[in-house]
Amino acid sequence: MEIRPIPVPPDLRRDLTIEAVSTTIVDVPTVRRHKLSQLSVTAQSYVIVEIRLRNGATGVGEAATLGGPRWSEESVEGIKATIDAHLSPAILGQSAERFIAIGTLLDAAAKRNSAAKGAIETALIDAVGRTLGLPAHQLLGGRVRERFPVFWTLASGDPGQEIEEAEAKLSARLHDRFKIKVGAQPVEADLARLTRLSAALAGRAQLIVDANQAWDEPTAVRALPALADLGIALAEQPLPAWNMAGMARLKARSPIPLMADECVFSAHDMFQAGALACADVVSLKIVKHGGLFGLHKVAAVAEAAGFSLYGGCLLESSIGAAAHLQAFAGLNTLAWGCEHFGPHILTQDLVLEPLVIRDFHIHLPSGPGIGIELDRAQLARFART
Ligand code: MUC
Ligand code: MG
Repeated sequence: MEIRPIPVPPDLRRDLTIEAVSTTIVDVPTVRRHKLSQLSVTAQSYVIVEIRLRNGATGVGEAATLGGPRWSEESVEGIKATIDAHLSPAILGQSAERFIAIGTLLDAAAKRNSAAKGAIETALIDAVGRTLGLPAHQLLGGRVRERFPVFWTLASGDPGQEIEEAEAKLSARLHDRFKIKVGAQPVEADLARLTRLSAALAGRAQLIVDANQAWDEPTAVRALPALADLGIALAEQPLPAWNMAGMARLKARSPIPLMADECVFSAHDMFQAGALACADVVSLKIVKHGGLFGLHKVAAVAEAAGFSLYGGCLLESSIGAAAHLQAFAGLNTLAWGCEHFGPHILTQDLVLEPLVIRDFHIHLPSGPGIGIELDRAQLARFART
């Protein structure tokens, strides 16, 4: 007997069509001034992206910036305008789980704008994960780890305050690795500051520095041996992002490893960084790589070039931090741990249950999607009017 296929009615629960995209700018005060070489912030600004599917599931993503368009070229105002006018129209009506095809549509609709695209992809992965009842890492290849050693950043510029802050983090067993922001003052003043910090914390904590592009090559040549003498384990982005050749010359003579941050956004940047051997480690961030899949792609190129991996941040709330953890969970290696301390630099998180930091590790949340629940009351409270 012939078996005739019976038309199956569309399963609405599984209808992943993208129906609506919304964007909200929020400004959340920080617990203290956070000072980098070229900017300082007392509030963190994000664009929160929410995407609703036809099945009713809603996903959330976050685009972080630092000091307006001064850490990179994207600002929250620009991100919101680009999503509303260009990126959202390009994906409405698409099926949300076609992550790679949607990435191509986003790239065709706008050049670069990696933070904006990263927030959209995060929201799509969250919405699809919620629909299927699966955590995001299961959509990305599964998890290799569930907890991550986590740095705190010392960035007030006042060594007395910084030692006190580090002691509090150590005694609460939150952080035993500290990244110190340098480059806002002459290098001699930073070395005096680091001498105090290293004397106070040596043997109990790992210390690294981030100059955020502040030095020129002769300054970095002077600074790196002094950093090694102080027991600093790594120096991040000592030179301007454009100067990969200078970073390669520095790396060839540096007594400590160098980390690439602002010089590696795309997989092509990473390929060039590898070809030039301009660093030993790369800092991975959704805002730079345009999403979780882009982060994995850059990580793959980095591994192929012999770079070690570091889980970077841009002071994300638990929303953005959770998205990063979902991506970091599936990496083959993550030798340097991560720095998702962002939720604790805010006076108020944006989720109902903040991510857990315990015993010097941050933990992968277990829920579906990126694993957090947006706190709508806090979103409304900090939304820019
Ligand atoms: C950066 O350049 O790494 C990450 C931590 C922090 O304090 O600043 C950011 C950005
Ligand atoms: Mg950096």
